[in-house]
Amino acid sequence: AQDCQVSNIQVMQNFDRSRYTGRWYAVAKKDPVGLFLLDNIVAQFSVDGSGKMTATAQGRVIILNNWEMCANMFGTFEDTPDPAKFKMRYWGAAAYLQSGNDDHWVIDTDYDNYAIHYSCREVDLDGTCLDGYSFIFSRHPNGLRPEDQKIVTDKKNEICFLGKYRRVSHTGFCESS
Ligand code: FEN
Repeated sequence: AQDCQVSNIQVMQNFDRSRYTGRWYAVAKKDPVGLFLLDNIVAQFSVDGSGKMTATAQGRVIILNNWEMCANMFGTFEDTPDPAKFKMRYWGAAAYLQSGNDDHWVIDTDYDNYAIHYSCREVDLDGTCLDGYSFIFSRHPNGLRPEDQKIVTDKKNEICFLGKYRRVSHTGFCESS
């Protein structure tokens, strides 16, 4: 399962969105091309009364003139036939933040400790991902448990992003808002 075809990427089986709710700390990320969140990234997932999933995310950004800001982002999720694959419409609380519509796939999670997210924005002519991003989420701000690290490394490899991640530091920058 490693031909790097986006269409062959395996996602979480029987994904349960209600168990996915709550706070997740990004501990590593693979960036897309263009503007993104730098660090101190925390996501909060919710499911409303009708079962619709929504989320917020915060993260540090540096805007023009080297201003450090905490970006507050919002996302709404559209279901697809695969319960672990969503379309996410996202936007920022501030007008200078980019908005968009991305795939949002849950590759794997144990719900209580780790989750691996994947989004390919542009599929190349050969079927591989030309521009995408991914988050490794943890329920613990200090990182992954040792017993989850091999699982996560194996999944990074399966989605063909192994070696492309950077650690996401948590310094408390966005905690005052
Ligand atoms: C995700 C899960 C929880 C909900 C959401 C998520 C995705 C967030 C995204 C953020 C994009 C940020 C951008 C920032 C930006 C998956 C965590 C919503 C996709 C695009 C700048 C930087 C500098 C500047 C202007 C804007 O626009 N940053 O001058």
